[in-house]
Amino acid sequence: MQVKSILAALALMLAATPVMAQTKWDLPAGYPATNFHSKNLQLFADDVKKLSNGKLEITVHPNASLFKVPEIKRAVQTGQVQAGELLMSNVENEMAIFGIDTVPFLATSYDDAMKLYKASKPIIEKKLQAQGMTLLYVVPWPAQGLYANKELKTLDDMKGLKFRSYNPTTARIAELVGAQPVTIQAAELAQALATNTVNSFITSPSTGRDSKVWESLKYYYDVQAWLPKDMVFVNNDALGKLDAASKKALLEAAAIAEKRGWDMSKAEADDAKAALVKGGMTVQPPGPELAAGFKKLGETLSAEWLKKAGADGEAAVKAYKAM
Ligand code: PCA
Repeated sequence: MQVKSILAALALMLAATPVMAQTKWDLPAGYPATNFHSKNLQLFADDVKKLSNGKLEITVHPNASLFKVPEIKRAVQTGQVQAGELLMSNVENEMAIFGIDTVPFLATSYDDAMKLYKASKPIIEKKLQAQGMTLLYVVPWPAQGLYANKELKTLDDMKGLKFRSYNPTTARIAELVGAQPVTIQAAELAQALATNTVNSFITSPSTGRDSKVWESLKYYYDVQAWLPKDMVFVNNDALGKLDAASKKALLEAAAIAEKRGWDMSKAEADDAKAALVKGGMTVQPPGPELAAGFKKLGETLSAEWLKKAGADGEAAVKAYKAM
């Protein structure tokens, strides 16, 4: 064979065999690239690439750069993106069971948060499947505390505060204590603090640190109200298009990310609290009156949630309590 025809044959072969068909996915996420959830997501994407021998490549878009947190579920559901990360309780109004982890004081330690996750996971997976999506992995935020620009001794002291909410429960708390609810995404929190749009909120020490909260607020009360979780999930059409090896790689990487994420969250809880102290904040447990006020608030919110969540909620709480 002549050199020319060998080359021609080679070119044909190369054109006919997709040597390594590569699939590229986008994954929008809501929190800064330096946040532990985002770091874990990037490690997850790295693992997927490695385990699939480069066949599946996921680009993580942190800090709400592609979609805002409340838009992420819809973006995945409608196939605008293949996968996403979302604070589960963000969609509580649509599916009450997704708010089980922000029922105050139901699960306030990592062990209990894991039990609550296990107890509610089958229902959550079923709800996602019914909408054409598959759950990949779930990681909690550290326990939530109360930030304010002034000393708070009782719930009454919260009246009139400009209270930032990130989900239905936090908005409802603002309402119940007579504060002014303002919905602000984590990505915009630093800006909202700088412009005095908000002067109080409930979130983790992590998000406080991400927003350099000490530049505006001085008080942190370690209420440990709940551990909300982020979920990473995928559109079933995109999942169905993967070859078996890539799908296996994805699920393997997800299992690794879930385990790593819970460990990162535990380490983060103390680390971020120390950062608040270093920033000059007063970090303390709530005083007895404030704690009692929150307990009562928690009872009201639990009753309201149970009513909303119906049989699914009742079954999950029952399973959790039996663990
Ligand atoms: N940080 C996120 C959700 C819960 C948390 O700890 C936020 O404040 O938006």
